[in-house]
Amino acid sequence: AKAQIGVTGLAVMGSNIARNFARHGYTVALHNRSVAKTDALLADHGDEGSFVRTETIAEFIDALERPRRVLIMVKAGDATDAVINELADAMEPGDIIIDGGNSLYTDTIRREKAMAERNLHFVGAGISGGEEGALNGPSIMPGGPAKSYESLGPLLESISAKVDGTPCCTHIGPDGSGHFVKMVHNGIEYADMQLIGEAYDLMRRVLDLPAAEIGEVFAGWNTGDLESYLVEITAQVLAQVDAETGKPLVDVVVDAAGQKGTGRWTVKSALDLGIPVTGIAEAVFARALSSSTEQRVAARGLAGGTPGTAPADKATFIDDIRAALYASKVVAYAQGFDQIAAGSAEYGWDVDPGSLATIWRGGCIIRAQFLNRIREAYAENPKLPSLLLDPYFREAVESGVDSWRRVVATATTMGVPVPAFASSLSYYDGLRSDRLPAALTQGLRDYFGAHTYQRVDKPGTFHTLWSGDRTEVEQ
Ligand code: NBP
Repeated sequence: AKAQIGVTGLAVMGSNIARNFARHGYTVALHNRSVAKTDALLADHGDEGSFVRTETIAEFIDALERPRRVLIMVKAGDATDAVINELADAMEPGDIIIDGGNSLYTDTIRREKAMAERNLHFVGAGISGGEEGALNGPSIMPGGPAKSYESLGPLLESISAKVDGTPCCTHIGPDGSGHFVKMVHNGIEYADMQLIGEAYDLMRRVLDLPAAEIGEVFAGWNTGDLESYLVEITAQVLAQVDAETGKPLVDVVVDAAGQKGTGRWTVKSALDLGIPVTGIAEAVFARALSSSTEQRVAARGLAGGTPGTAPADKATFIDDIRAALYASKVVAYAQGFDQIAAGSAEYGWDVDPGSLATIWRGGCIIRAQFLNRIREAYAENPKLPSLLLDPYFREAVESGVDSWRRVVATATTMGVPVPAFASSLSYYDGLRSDRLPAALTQGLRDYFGAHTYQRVDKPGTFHTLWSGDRTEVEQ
């Protein structure tokens, strides 16, 4: 019998997804550039289901039932292009190529167009959940032609995570939409992790709590509104003790955060779309600052001024931090969903934010209770201007805003950096302000560049000779 699905690229992600398909009863054709990986997979896990071993692309394509469905799980970038072209040459009209790697959405738009010209379906699918998700159920965000989802959707849905019986997989929209939302998902993941880091740092440096105790605080938070995969694993990371030194393992790890690029992509795209994603941007910059080792070493002696005093009541301050974390998290998600709405409008994707929240509830790194609330918010009002205006989130943030201010104020007087907490609060204050200093910015722009301005009291476009003596135009 022919295979229902083929997977090419059998490193960690590809082999785990191939096994996931096989465990769900599908016959899976296997291919990898170097045959060694294919054979290793068959040797270690060949008994988990029905696999077809292939060596060449021709054998691989021949092993598949039609329309052929091939999932590519190779390194994003040039390798993906090379594999797509090789497959396309061997495939026939109506066949489906799925790119499950972390491709940049603009590459996906380009590739989809090229494949459509060859009458092939091209599906850029964001896959989240890391190795574990790939094997046991990821969150899958497939874009591409709606027609391809008819034959592909049932397979992807069956291997995806399920929450309350609902698959964490849905058709997102045309061409690059799946990879775009996966990119923003990763950006939100950056913001989530930065906020968790700031909450930890405050407990460490303001309250002087040991790592293990902070781990217990996170474990406690994981039973409430903040219940999420990242908060859960934070508790576990903080509980680890280094076998060699007996110290908390987190204290032995070098404090320079790495990044593979999807956070940076999210911020670049947000800049192009004109959407303030301050939480995500601060998270990307905070990682960059942490990795600026030379500068940090040189700057270590810079004076911090007279430090403020730590709050006397630790329990109350911990609760303030919890509220600040929650409010800042709402802002980060509100901004991420704004970016998705803007991207969707720019590219004509018609992405449904509610169904996105639904498929992010399980399988992916940002999975959280919270996503249920977002789903409900968009079910209530699909045209919500900002998540912050949904009644539930509005109440959550409004009731935490005093705590949020106390946390940012305390951190500031004590010299503890909280870029994401502080910028999220400033964003919130900016959004709710009656008047912003942008009026002055307009005045300045009109002064030096005759960029004109509008008035609050009548229609029209105005220009003023602000200096009164025309020096601004005659110099
Ligand atoms: P890698 O990103 O490390 O890629 C390794 C695979 O790419 C191997 O199968 C390798 O074949 C193949 N490959 C390369 Br490299 N260049 C090739 C070429 N020119 N032609 C054909 N094959 C080539 O694997 P991964 O970590 O499993 O990730 C796969 C994809 O999934 C990536 O796009 C990644 O960004 C994405 N992703 C990863 C995670 C994660 O947690 N790791 C999560 C979500 C998404 P070889 O064996 O012959 O060298």
